[in-house]
Amino acid sequence: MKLYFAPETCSLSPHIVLRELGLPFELIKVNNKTKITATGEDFWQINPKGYVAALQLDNGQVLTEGTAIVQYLADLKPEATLAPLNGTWERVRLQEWLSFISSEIHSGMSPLFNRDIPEDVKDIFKTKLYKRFDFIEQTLAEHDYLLGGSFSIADAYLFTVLRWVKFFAIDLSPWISIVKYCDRIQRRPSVVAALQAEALV
Ligand SMILES: N[C@@H](CCC(=O)N[C@@H](CS)C(=O)NCC(=O)O)C(=O)O
Repeated sequence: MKLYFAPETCSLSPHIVLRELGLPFELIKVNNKTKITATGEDFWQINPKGYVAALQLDNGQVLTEGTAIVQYLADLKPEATLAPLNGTWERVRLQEWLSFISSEIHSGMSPLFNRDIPEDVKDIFKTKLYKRFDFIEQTLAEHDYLLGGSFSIADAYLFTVLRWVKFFAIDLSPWISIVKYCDRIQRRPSVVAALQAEALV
């Protein structure tokens, strides 16, 4: 398998999951500005959507959309319990979290990256984001991870997008459980290795 990634983007989530699962993979860096990969390929030909993450399977199929990629990966090795089994209520709860992270946090932060949006407008998006942090805080005050006692693919994704707050001078310290959660995840060997591989530490 090949994971097309760009450093400090949402592709860190499937990258962490690949390492958690111990699956063999090749990491291919994409220049998100030029859309040329480190191997000299035109990334548009690999993912016509033009964004990371993209996972190329050994049969040539390319899977996109982070929430689909991490579920595909987790299901390759169900014994690693990174996702509850398909068809269970717990799996639906996981999908609820993945959807929440994607639409409310990941997409919720997108306007903050946009240089054309004035700061006072960005503050409106930040206020909405803080409400979502309040909700996450309630869950993490009761459990170490989003689904309860053990790390799942939803945690890989949430950890990834929470790293972006540093770009917007958002201070997470009012959300004590979220800060502890990020510290806990940051120490996982898979995360340390992924960050090193992406040259982020
Ligand atoms: N819906 C996609 C969004 C992926 C996405 O936002 N990728 C960003 C990095 S986090 C990207 O590569 N943006 C570059 C671009 O759109 O040109 C997913 O959830 O996987």
